[in-house]
Amino acid sequence: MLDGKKTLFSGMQATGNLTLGNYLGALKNWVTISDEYNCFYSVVDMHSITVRQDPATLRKRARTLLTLYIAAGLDPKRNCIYYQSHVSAHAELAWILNCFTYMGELNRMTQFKDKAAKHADNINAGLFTYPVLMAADILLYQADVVPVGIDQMQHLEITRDIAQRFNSVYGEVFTVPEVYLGKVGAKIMSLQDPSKKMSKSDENPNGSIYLMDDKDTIMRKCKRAVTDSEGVIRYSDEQPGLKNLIDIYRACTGKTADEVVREFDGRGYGDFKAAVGEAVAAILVPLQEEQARLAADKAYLDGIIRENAERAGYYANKTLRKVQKKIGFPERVRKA
Ligand code: ATP
Ligand code: LTN
Repeated sequence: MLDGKKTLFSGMQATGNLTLGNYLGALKNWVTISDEYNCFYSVVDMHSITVRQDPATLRKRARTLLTLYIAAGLDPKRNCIYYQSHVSAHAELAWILNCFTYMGELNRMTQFKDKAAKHADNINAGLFTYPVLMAADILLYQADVVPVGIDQMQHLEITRDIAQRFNSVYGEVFTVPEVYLGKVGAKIMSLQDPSKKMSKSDENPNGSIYLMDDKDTIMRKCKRAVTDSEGVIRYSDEQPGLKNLIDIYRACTGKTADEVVREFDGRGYGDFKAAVGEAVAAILVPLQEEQARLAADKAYLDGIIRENAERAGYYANKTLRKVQKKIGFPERVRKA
């Protein structure tokens, strides 16, 4: 606990172009709760290299993502916004935690199975131990809460197991974190296949609305979204495409599902899809403008990046030193 507030940690990978799913499932919730906690929001670029990345693209996307955190409303003076690769304690703690994690546990991770199937030519050890680096991220800052989408629950569970295992041997070293799931937007599905989550790495660009899509593209993608032939606007599992659009609309407007169903009672899917497009654009267009404004101010951003990496490093190293001492690494000898 810092300054009487609990600590929050979360991160996003700088791979692919961010989608509306990332925004509604993660970023938007981060902003809503950021006042209540001491927050660490990392651009987890070390996780990104578990799949091959073009260096220039990775660098550019990492910076865009960091800028988007700020554009979305996270104040970088009050929230620690930084690149994971700038704080070497992440890698150091991950190594230690690797020695407290079982192969059997990692073998059960569905994200690993999915990514291994998708990148069959590059099933590297980093992809396998991805959850351990994620545990290190969270435990380094003694985070009490971790806001993530539902797809990351399994990684949160393993983080808790690792923390508890470590604590049971060495005493209360780590805070055991709780997951924080946003109520609306926890899982936004693909517009083209509502059984799959909307994902940055989807090959079909029409399944996802990207945060950088212009209004025309947003409207077009919403219009083309897969629905059904029932023709009645209801919020039901039997109409998954429509349900997903209602979820998107709710998340963008703050309305309840009942209110949405009433609003569109007796109207066609075409009308509703256009309204969804408008609601999404009303959120994304101002976000894009703010992102562009910030990106143009290089000196300001560089200052934020430097200061926040230092701040993150301070807290991370405090935990790391404690862990190193507990496990019996020789103490550092200070100059007399
Ligand atoms: P990839 O497809 O490359 O695995 P992703 O789009 O799933 O990426 P992540 O970087 O894994 O994105 O996720 C960043 C954050 O966004 C996480 O907290 C995750 O739970 C959330 N998130 C991702 N996709 C969705 C979605 N469709 N709906 C709600 N939240 C999501
Ligand atoms: N695995 C997460 C990104 C991530 C993360 C974290 C989220 C890496 N480290 C720590 C929360 C806390 C993802 O793919 N969304």
